[in-house]
Amino acid sequence: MKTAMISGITGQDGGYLAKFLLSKGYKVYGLYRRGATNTFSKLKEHGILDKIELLDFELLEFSNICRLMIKYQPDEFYNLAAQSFVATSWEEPVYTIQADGLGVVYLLEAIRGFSPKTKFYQASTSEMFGKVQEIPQVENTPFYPRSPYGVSKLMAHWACINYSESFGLFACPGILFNHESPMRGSEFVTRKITLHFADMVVNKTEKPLELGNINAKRDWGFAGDYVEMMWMILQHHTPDTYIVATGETHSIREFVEETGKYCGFDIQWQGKDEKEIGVDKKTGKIIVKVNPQYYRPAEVELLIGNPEKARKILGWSPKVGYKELCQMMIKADIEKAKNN
Ligand code: NAP
Ligand code: G4F
Repeated sequence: MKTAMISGITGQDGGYLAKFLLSKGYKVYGLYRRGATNTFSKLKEHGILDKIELLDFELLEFSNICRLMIKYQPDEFYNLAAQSFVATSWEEPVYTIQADGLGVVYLLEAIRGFSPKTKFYQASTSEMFGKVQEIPQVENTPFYPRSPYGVSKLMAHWACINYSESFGLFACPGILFNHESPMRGSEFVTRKITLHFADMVVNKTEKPLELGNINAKRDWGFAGDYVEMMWMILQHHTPDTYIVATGETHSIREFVEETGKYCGFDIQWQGKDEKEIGVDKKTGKIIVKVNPQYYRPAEVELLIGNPEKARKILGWSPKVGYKELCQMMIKADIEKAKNN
């Protein structure tokens, strides 16, 4: 039986990846950090909590990481743990750079020292392209990160490539573009929108949804498709870097319109910039309001990846399209709101 360790097991991708690896017959070790209120709610929702062996893990505790590698020597390690919210990275830049950058060097050092046969996947990010230098972005598009998060992930990305070239480790960064699901954290914009709209539909909440820059564009895919690609990257005969994306981009404004439509809203935009509002044509009610509080110190305006290399070499392509994703998320949140 192959063994896999997944750090960040309590997050969105951790649950999807664990479920996928269990279906492939893996023994899965789920690494989590102790908290006062651990609920493992996503693992419970996936119905897999009792099928995973949970182990204590902290990205910044090198001794803990070394002990894990010495004791378990997993066949594969998927590093999904990170301070992953871009906005928070300006509030906590030192911590973000330590955890998301240095933490990955700790992992690579422990693998190099105690378990050099372990194959390592690093969750790299399209945030590294930031102020994009090329459209669409491919594997060798120059990087230009725009946040402490992007900077820290770029350090981790190059550390992976360097440990692979220097010490022969099988360490692969997969550059993930935004991917969403009904398990997405509530602070990320897609889930913030679907949770709020579901509340409006089910509980008749009248408070408008407040958003920042609604003109930013993202290449949004489905998390379930992207975790499969993480696994495929580690099954290839040589370590390499891949873009994981859909090749389509949509603005936050479009995501609001598409999910709003599902809720029966016909949103018409009025005003400009900070004064912009989205009004439901049928009822005249304000559904969305721009609030500059959610603007970022430096914005990533446009992301769109070209997944051609993944398709050609690994045979991967995303199964869930943009509209299907919008529907999946809003439908799931309406159901959850009803059941609460
Ligand atoms: P997520 O839902 O925010 O999950 C992050 C996970 O990391 C959580 O399990 C969290 O544990 C854990 N974690 C955070 N800091 C830690 C620390 N110091 N030590 C140990 N564990 C820690 O993120 P996700 O959406 O699943 O994303 C998975 C990975 O892909 C992340 O590395 C993210 O940066 C990267 N990525 C994501 C996307 C995307 O669109 N989702 C795109 C590109 C790259 P707690 O539950 O205890 O907080
Ligand atoms: O949903 P977001 O917070 O995701 P962001 O910043 O793109 O980061 C996500 O994707 C990255 C991959 O590119 C990951 F590496 C990262 O870990 C994370 O998963 O914001 C998306 C866009 C931004 O342009 C933001 O300014 O939405 C804009 N936005 C507008 N109003 C908002 C809001 N974002 C949030 N979170 N909340 C708002 O109210």
